[in-house]
Amino acid sequence: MKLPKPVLWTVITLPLLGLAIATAPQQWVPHEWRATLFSWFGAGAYRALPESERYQLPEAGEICPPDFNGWRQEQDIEGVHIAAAAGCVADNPYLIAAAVKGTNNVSADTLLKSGLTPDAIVMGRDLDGDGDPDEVTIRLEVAELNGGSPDLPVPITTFDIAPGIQPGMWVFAPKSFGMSTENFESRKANPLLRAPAPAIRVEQGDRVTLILENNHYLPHTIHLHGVDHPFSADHGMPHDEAAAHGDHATHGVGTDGVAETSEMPALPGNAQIYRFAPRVAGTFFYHCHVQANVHILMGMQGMFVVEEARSNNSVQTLNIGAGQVRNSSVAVRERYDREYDLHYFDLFKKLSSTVQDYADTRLRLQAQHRDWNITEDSPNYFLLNGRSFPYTLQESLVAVKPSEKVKLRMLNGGSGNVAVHTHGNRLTVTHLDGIPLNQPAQYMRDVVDMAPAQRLDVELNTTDDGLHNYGEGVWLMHDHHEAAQTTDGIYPGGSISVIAFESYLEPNGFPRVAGSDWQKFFTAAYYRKDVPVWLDYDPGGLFGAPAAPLRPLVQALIFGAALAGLLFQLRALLPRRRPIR
Ligand SMILES: [Cu+2]
Repeated sequence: MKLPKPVLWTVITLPLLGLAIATAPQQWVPHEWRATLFSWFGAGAYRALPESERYQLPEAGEICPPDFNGWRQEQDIEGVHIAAAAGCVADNPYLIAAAVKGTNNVSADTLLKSGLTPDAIVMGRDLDGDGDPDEVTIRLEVAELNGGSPDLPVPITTFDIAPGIQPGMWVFAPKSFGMSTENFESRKANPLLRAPAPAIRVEQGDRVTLILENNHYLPHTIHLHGVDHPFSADHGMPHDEAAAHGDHATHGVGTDGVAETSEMPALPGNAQIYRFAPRVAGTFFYHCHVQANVHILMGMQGMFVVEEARSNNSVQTLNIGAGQVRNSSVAVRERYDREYDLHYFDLFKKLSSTVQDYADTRLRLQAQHRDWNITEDSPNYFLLNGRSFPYTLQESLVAVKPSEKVKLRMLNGGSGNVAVHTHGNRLTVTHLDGIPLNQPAQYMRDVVDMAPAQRLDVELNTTDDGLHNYGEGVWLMHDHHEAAQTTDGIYPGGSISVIAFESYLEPNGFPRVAGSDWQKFFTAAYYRKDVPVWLDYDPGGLFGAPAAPLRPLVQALIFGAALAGLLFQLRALLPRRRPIR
């Protein structure tokens, strides 16, 4: 017996459709149908949860890169004493020597090893005969980090703020020679080109000439925030001095760095000269003041320190990448055992990516100024001295010994407040915005708050008396805004660092941490959010991610078959087209 085709298809399709409905996951079924369906087919039986997915973490980067060049060691170069580096990644000591003596006063060998040009830091006369030069000329350029290139599909002159995290940035950089990358094979920036812009140090009363040689493709300026400087090049500097420089062209030109009120900025290929003689010592700030909402937050900012005048006080003109000051001024050494520059700032992912998304400058400008809207955005990356956790612990940890006095110069260059909280230690604020507080006005806190652009000079006294300090350890030091403890929302990240007692430092300079596995923090996968955050807490996978179940696929196949059957049946019901003869 042969069944008619529609009947045959109904016999095949209907049970298939029934099976599809009966086995559909409960969440697929509208709530009001569920009771009816359960009464027909019964409620779904308990189904075991899927296994946790197995992850194999990619190989981690080095927690502490080896110090092949011996840069970490305490050393003397050309008579300049350079303290041992606290962290495992150290600044170039030859650069420190050149920054103290001037690029015009060091040997060709030291200059070569520093990477600076001969005119990067030029020291002049000792005008008051106190044993240190009182004229200094500093030349800065502008570098783009992690920018896009028409020649490569990936950013070049890369500077990782955290493993695999490369936001576009602009920074002031010392005038240097050679390639912007480490070598021909590498895309990595040479160590002179990094965030933040170098901390600049001069001595109180110095005749400073700061020259911005704009090698970048946009206009820029330098605004000397809090630093005693004249409004126009006509003021503040004795006229014979200006004449001695043979530069009358700067007369009448503003030097406040503001494109709208004092001077036209330095256009690409041009230079802007800032001459000043700061009368007041303190911790200040410098930044570009062109389209400040964009240029400051692209990273064009650095710390500016005016050291108190003393005899034989050759200061470390540049502290690259901020961090530990390995050659402190005389006045700081009088009162403190160590000194650290701590520069906090933040970056917006959307703004930073504009230099990667477009090659055409005009499209970058449109994206930065007219498409991106700061009032509708919040920052994604939080940096301490240009890096985020875990790299902050390689470079910007505060290493201490018991019963020391340590000077921390803190700057908030970011878009929001920074609330630095110290575990195990209380900080005493000694200066606000560079101005000393008298003894009764100094205050002790475990959270110190800084408004944008504000500076705090802080004394960290490591005397274990239960008030200043609770004893030795690896004590966290972090912005207590929770967002700032993340890197684009993944914890731990942001500007987290530590106060590490030397008894808790490994010989390579990394803190001896206890607790969870640190390898994962040194993988790009962790910061790409590819792995569960507690991957290592439980080998059984209790906190892992559920493995993708096979069920949806099987379900889709059953549904697909049922649907195909239905369609086929519908087609059979349509009137047949007869071939035309
Ligand atoms: Cu600028």
